[in-house]
Amino acid sequence: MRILIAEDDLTSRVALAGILRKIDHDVIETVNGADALEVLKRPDAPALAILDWMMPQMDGMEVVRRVRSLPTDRPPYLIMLTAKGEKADIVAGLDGGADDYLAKPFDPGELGARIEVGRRLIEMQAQFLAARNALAHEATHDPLTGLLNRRAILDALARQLSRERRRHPDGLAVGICDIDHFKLVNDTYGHLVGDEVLCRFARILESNLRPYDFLGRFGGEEFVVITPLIEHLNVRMLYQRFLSAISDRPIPTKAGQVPVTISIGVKIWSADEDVDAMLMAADRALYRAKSAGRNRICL
Ligand code: GH3
Ligand code: MG
Ligand code: MG
Ligand code: MG
Ligand code: MG
Repeated sequence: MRILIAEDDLTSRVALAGILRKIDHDVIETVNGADALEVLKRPDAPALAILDWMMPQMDGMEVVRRVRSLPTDRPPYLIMLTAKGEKADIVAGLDGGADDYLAKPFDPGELGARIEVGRRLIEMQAQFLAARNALAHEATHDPLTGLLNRRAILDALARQLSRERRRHPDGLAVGICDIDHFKLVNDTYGHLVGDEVLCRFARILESNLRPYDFLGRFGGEEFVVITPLIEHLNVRMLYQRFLSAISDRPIPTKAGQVPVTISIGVKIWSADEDVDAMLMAADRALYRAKSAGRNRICL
């Protein structure tokens, strides 16, 4: 494990680092609290730190206090190591945010055991975070295409609309892209190839968007695009790019090239439309695009 130590006393630091390296830890040495804090602020900060209490510039407890106020979901495990061995000091250290406390002179075996406790907690925390992140991803993404799911794209639209209301007129448009006669794709090539087309299709739309646009699978073969910060005049151009990207060349699949076209209904935010009004207007435009012969955009 990578361990940060902060110790101003050279002899103690060398001894501590030596013990840790002997039990196979990777040691980052700092000589004062300020340097330790800088290391702990880095994105790749070690998960465990052993901090001397008494140090020049910034003492160990101050480091603990400052680290605890940093916004992170991976707080480091902090062990205070100091000559202050009174009960009141121990209480103050733990109250101040330290996870553990070891009085000097320490026993190397005890130090190793306490690091092991820390390692177990760090591992549990990492497992918990991974599970939480996986659940959050599952709750907001479509498993087939990996795009935002219906709920997430609706959330995104609600957020963008409230932003637009505050900072009008940045320009905001919503487009519904629906694959034309997709039932026929399934009927001709089978459902699995249909799935493959949906995935490829998602990647093509994605590659034609800007980093701050949103793309979600609304359901079936319907996709929703949210484009904030867009000039009215550019809206048609953007969706024209979609249309061409899809219809210019067939989609390659295991079963061969599958030609598809899409119809797009677009609504540009104008006054105070809410999520429902925006989607309803885009859907009406989509219906017009279908009725007018498909493979086209209606605004
Ligand atoms: P239109 O041009 O009017 O949109 O015709 P369409 O056939 O695309 O529209 P329709 O709504 O009649 O049919 C949509 C089809 O999309 C039917 C359904 O089986 C298919 N579909 C929906 N979800 C999936 C999916 O996850 N995978 C596959 N392969 N097909 C899907
Ligand atoms: Mg000291
Ligand atoms: Mg339909
Ligand atoms: Mg369709
Ligand atoms: Mg449809």
